[in-house]
Amino acid sequence: MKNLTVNQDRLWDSLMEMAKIGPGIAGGNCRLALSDFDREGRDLFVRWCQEAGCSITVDKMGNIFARRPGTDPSMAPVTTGSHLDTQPTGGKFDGVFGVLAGLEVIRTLNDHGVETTAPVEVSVWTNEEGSRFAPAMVASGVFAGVFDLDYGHSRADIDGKTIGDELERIGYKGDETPGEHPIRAFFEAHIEQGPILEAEEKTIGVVTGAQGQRWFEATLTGSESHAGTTPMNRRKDALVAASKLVTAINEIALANAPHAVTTVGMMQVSPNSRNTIPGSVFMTIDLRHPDDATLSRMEEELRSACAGICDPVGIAAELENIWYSPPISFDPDCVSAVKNAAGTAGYGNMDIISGAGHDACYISRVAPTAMIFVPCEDGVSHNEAESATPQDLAAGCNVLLHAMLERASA
Ligand code: HGY
Ligand code: MN
Ligand code: MN
Ligand code: MN
Repeated sequence: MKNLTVNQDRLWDSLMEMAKIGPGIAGGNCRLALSDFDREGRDLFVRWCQEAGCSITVDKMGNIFARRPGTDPSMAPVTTGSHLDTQPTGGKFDGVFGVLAGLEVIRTLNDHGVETTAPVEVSVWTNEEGSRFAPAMVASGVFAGVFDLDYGHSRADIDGKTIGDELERIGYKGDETPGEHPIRAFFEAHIEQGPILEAEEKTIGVVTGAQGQRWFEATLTGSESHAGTTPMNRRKDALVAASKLVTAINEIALANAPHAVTTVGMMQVSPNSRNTIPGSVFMTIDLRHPDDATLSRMEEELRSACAGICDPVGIAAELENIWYSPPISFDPDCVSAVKNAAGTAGYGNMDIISGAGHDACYISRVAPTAMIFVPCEDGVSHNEAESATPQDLAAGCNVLLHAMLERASA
């Protein structure tokens, strides 16, 4: 079985086929969670898996499991997978590669009539991106028992549509209770979404863990007033305060270099009129660091910066930590299965910590888990220009195949 390899062209063709669903405006994808495009992508994935002889189950958070039977049906499956939802300016590979690499593993096992002892499964996790509905990874979080089902269903987008309603609307609110689906071992293949593998000229990232993240929502409230008549010393300009806070947030990353990263991704100004002084600003804040204590300290620095900016000028600040995902380490046996598979295949590889969050981070709480990274061009992701080579993607898929085989026959 050592020489078993996946079909590089078939993997690439499936990625390009899926990329036609929810096209962006610059060659990438905009397939937001639980949108009609997400449904279309899910339907295509399900059809392909059924054609490959898999049985399909869907849980109450819309997580999909496509199962290829093993010789011992009593064994829990070895599962892979990722997500099909994308950022608004998403690429063709973030998440999708992990889903379709899993399908390619199943197609390759079928081609060669390989029987595994444990079943093999491919999963699709709902709303991994956290772009349409916050927080990210919410459905794998419900599966792992981090969030309860009501919380998961109640997450709403900016139009007030909830995950529960949208699952119903697109026909993916399944019957299975999230978390009741046993997993023997979980592997997620993903593009690195950063520049390290490319810079180090390595084909495979052996992902040993992921950094922690804290998401915040801030509402700064001053008072609207006339842009022409209000003296500067009588203003409570929420946007001036927010702008100082954005700069302070950037400085928190620089002060905790080299690993800290901070981002303000969303900002809504109200009333958003060119000749009215902004009365309030809503903004999102994303803090990340591999070390939990540093991440907590960064939150303290954020809170004192916010008070220091707003209090003296009478701006009311509400700053809520809406999500905390701690740094995690993956399962040593699964990590070594990845390392062995990469080494045996002769791929240059290195250990790496994920800067991004992934469903694997939550699944690692309920099953032995590891991840496989492949390089992406210039380390660019969450950008329509996201790009990876067919060769690297096939290499990652070969490592996935053999890491899964090691755990499915053990
Ligand atoms: O934000 C992240 O790390 C991931 O894309 N959900
Ligand atoms: Mn992803
Ligand atoms: Mn992403
Ligand atoms: Mn992710």
